[in-house]
Amino acid sequence: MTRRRDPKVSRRRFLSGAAVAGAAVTAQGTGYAATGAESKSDDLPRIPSAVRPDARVAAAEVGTPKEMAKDNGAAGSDFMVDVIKTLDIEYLPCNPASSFRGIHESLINYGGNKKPEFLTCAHEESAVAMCHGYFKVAGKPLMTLVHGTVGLQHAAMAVYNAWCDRVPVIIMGGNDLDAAHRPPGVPTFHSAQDINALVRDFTKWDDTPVSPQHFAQSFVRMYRTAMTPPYGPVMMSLDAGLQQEPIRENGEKLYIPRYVPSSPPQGDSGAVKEAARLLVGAERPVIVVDRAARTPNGIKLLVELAELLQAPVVDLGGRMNFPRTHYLSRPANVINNADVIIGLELSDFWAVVNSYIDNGDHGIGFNESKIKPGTKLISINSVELITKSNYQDFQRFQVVDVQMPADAEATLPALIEAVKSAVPNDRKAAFDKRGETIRKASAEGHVNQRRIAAIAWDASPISTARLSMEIYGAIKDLDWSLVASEGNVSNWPNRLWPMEKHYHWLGRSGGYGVGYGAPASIGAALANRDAGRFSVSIQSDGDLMYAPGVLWTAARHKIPLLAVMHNNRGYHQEVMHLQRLANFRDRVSNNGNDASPIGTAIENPDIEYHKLAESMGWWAKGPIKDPAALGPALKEAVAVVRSGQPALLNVWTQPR
Ligand SMILES: Cc1ncc(C[n+]2csc(CCOP(=O)(O)OP(=O)(O)O)c2C)c(N)n1
Ligand SMILES: [Mg+2]
Repeated sequence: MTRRRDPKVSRRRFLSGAAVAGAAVTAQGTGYAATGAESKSDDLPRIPSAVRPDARVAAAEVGTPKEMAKDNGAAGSDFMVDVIKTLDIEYLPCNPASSFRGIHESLINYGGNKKPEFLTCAHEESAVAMCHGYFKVAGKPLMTLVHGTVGLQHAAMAVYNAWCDRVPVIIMGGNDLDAAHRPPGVPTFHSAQDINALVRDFTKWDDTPVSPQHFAQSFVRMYRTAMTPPYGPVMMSLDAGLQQEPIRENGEKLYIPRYVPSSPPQGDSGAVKEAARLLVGAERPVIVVDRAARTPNGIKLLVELAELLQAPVVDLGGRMNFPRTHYLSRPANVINNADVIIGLELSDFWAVVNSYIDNGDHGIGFNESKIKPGTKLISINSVELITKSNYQDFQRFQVVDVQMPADAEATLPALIEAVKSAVPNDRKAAFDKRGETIRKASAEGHVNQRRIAAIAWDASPISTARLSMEIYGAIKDLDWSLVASEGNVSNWPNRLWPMEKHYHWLGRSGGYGVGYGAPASIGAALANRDAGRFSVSIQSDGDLMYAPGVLWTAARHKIPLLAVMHNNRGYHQEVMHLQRLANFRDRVSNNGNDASPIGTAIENPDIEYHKLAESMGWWAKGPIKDPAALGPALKEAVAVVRSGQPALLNVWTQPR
């Protein structure tokens, strides 16, 4: 039998230790009695909150400190700041660390904390995801600094999301390479021979400069590499010694290379012509887009191509590619009848033309083609230019008939011209007729969506359709931007909101690494703040709990955002996975007294997200369970956000 430990006994043992310490201090004339404090529970003396310094410490505290060594020359990191300033980077979301104290000190004291401005973050993953969200609104990259090994380990998932989402982020990791001179202990734990290796498989380029001039070249190169489509994150290991050492004149004058943006890779002219020939000759062409509109101009070009062909456009939503209000914007099932499909920057062409059913007959998924045999496939996809081996973001292999490893937006003007010259005059009437049929189907589709959205309108917890439409009702007269919609709200905003502008919808995380939503929405809200727009996010509970400290960053740096929670009290996606598998195995799922299978509920205790947000400087309200209370709460919250403060509504919702 094991003996139960009596907590009182161990407490007494602890206090007897304290008594010894207390006695020792009392002998010197201070201690418990001298503090005037009273013992609350025991007669035993309490451990004093501070012990009197010994003579040596006291002398050190009052004496004149020895002159500290001074740098005798311009710091290497001052020059680094000069380099960074040529690239017009607005912000630096960052969690501080000694491995980059050299450049940190230069940025704030030499660089004046402007371009970039330091934004204090509570987690490196939040910092990178803020850069990620910011870029999708502003079209300009941000940079971050991370602490050698540990900071980069924290940042890694967000770097992976940015990689999969083709977003440039400039990451520098402080690292003390000089094993013979770096301090032992902590700094050595935080250094590695090659920190970049950690993210090499999901960054476009990395380097480790060994001189100030090398830094200047590498920084401009990394910026240019990140900003050449397909975009992607880049990494630099920044030696601590190199930051701190003064610049030594050795006869060579330091210079900063000029940044000249690269032009994006465009599709081969022969392939463009062939694509145009197939599209013009098709009876039922379909355009499928994912990350096609890299810039607002991409949306205009897609409208032009679609209208020329009178072809439906299926927007998979990696970006805001095509106005949802346009009659040619159609759901994915139009693919089934296509005879020619052109895919523009698709992250997964295979899944566009095939369906995959989880738990098929044998417990593994089974596949079915969605398209008719003989359907011609055309692909323009710049990601083909940066395929790496290890991570499988290139997805399943799909055979296509015309394959252009090129940037879709950059290729669209040539494709539009090729289509214009390939359309014979006698085909134009047929195109118009096709357009009319699609226009009718589109109008019917909208009515149908609204009918489905009305189902369970008054349910409590609140339906995701009602959540989405109440939000829209509260912001529709503003210049709004939906900065993130994390978790699954059955895609209602995309089904019903009249999205048209590039900032109306920003796509998702890319790598589906959960924890992206909260920080990316704050990064995007920062870009919208500077552009004078109103930011709103649909914030799921699971996503927020990965690193909620980013809420503080928003309040600290005055980033207005309306975060409306889709609080379904669970990791609902995983609820469904477990339920489906239990069904397949013909077992009753073990719920452990919660509403969903063990390990997937976020309830008991229910998290009071409104209090969490309030504690970090947000205006917040909740939990809102009654659908009738949502509209008035949104009205209040919108007013708060318009005054410049972030606001969160903790709304209890249906699972999806
Ligand atoms: C970093 C990470 N961990 C775990 C997962 C697995 N996962 C996918 S969806 C999901 C649930 C997310 O919960 P929430 O954000 O509340 O969305 P919901 O499914 O409830 O709508 C999880 C845990 C993941 N994708 N990424
Ligand atoms: Mg959830």
